[in-house]
Amino acid sequence: MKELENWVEEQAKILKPKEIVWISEGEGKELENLVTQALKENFIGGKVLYELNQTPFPHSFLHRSHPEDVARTEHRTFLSFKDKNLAGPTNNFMGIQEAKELIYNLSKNAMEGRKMYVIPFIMGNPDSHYSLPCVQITDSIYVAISMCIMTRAGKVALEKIKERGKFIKGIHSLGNLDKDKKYIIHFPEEELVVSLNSGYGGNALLGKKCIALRIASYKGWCEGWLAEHMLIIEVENPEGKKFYFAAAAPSASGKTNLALLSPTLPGWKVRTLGDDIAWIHIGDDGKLYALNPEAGFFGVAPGTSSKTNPNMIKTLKSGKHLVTIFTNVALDPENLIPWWEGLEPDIPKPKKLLDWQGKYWDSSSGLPAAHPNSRFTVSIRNCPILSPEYDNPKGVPLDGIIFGSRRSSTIPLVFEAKDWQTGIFFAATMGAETTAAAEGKVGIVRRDPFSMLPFCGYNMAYYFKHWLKIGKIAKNKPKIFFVNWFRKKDGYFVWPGFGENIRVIKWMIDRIEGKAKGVEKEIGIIPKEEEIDLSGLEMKREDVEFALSLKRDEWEKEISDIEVFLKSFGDELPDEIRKTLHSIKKKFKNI
Ligand code: OXD
Ligand code: MN
Repeated sequence: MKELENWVEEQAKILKPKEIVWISEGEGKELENLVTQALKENFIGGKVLYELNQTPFPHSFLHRSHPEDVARTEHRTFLSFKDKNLAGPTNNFMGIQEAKELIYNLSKNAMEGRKMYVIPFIMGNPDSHYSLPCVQITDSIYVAISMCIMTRAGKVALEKIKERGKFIKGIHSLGNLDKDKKYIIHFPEEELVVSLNSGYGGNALLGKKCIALRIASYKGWCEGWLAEHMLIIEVENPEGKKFYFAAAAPSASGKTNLALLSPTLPGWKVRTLGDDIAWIHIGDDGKLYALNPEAGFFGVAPGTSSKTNPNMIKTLKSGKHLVTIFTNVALDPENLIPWWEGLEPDIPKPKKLLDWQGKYWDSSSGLPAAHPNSRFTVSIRNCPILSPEYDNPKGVPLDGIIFGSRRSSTIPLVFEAKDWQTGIFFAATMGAETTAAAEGKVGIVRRDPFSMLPFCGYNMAYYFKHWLKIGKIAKNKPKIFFVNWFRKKDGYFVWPGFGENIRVIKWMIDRIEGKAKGVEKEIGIIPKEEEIDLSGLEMKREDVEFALSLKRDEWEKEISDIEVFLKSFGDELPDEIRKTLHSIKKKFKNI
């Protein structure tokens, strides 16, 4: 396709790579050759990839990043529009001319001495009317290999680009990894992303956060659909009836665990469709349908074990499809086995351990051996509980949408919004404690609307309006639920979480089927204590009561924080949100 060739040539003239390599298969021999090369190629005092023990972890490799390039850099992530107002109060804005000049200056000769990989890829099933063909160029072989895992790459995408005559563009260069010259700049109107001087997944695998969320959410706003930071699951009850849920949660807050949940209640089955991103469209029947545009998992390693997520451990050990990369985990140097905090009891802590930077780990240092945001990149096809519906070009019809908070107080284990408008209000004002997935202090409560604060590609006030509008158009809408697995009592998590979360989902299904009444409280419908199935679980009734309780003083503070946050949107804030705030405030005053 001429437009693509011209664009690549144009970029090469600026970036000056020593060679241009087109990815045509993204698998098989081509991927093997890329890996062989990465095992030899130098990178910050070592190699790009190291081979791991192929017996427990077939087709698996280790990558160590630059030590200061280990998470998303939100303060260096920008939206560039003609009109500043389109970025809104929660995004960093850069004018188009300023951004283009900056990019040009930083890009000149940035790929000198390196190869430039051209990766055509498609987000979503190629046969889907909703999929989007894209092309990323990069000078990082680690990024090229990772893109082959995370997306459907190569000729399948190229064919679609030719057929549709257009593609979303991504330009990525490691440059010199200078942290002061790190920029991730999005041009939603032009469907272009430029990422310079970082090799970290969320900054550099452009199909993920940059395209499938930021560019796609803007596109969805213009075209009438939604791009969301959500997992998708299929839940089958003991009678064989299937239900579909999409669930949002902040980064590193259990989405991958919920996506691969292994239910503790007999007879229940959960199957995975995606762990991070959902594109939601209104189907011909008016229902909301969700699909996962990605083809792999880029999950947080620490805390993953056969206790917390047995299906993910099986996925990581499968090795059936493509290759698996572990980034910034620790390593048992004798057995070449990856290791991270929380992996016991699967793999007990080895006597000798190299930390995530490849140095001998001193257990008395008080520092973790694996980086808290260390990751695995693995094909979704290795997941033993992948739903066959993953390949459905239409997506799956949603019965419920779940919003998860990460809060040690205030937010109950679960509640259902009374209606769509109230659901949008709570989703828009959710707070979450920050995690290691982004640079900055961990554990601070910040408002993270729809878990999209770092990923919304346009003004969040317009995004709220868009959700409200979708609610007016859609028919048979999914119910909206809120969950918080992280509430603490006397310093301990009160709810056991992980596989036990099926008990909460069961209540949601009971609500969907009209079998559970719940109790109406100020914020919505909360389960009656006996409606949560606790069979086989040793949990004190008083702890369940605590998990479901609303504390007046905590909610007074919550509402005043919400008010401050909503003020930042000024007049752009939808009236429905203002009115819902007013009515909830009134309810709390009346008790
Ligand atoms: C991710 C994130 O990597 O949310 O999925 O940061
Ligand atoms: Mn995410």
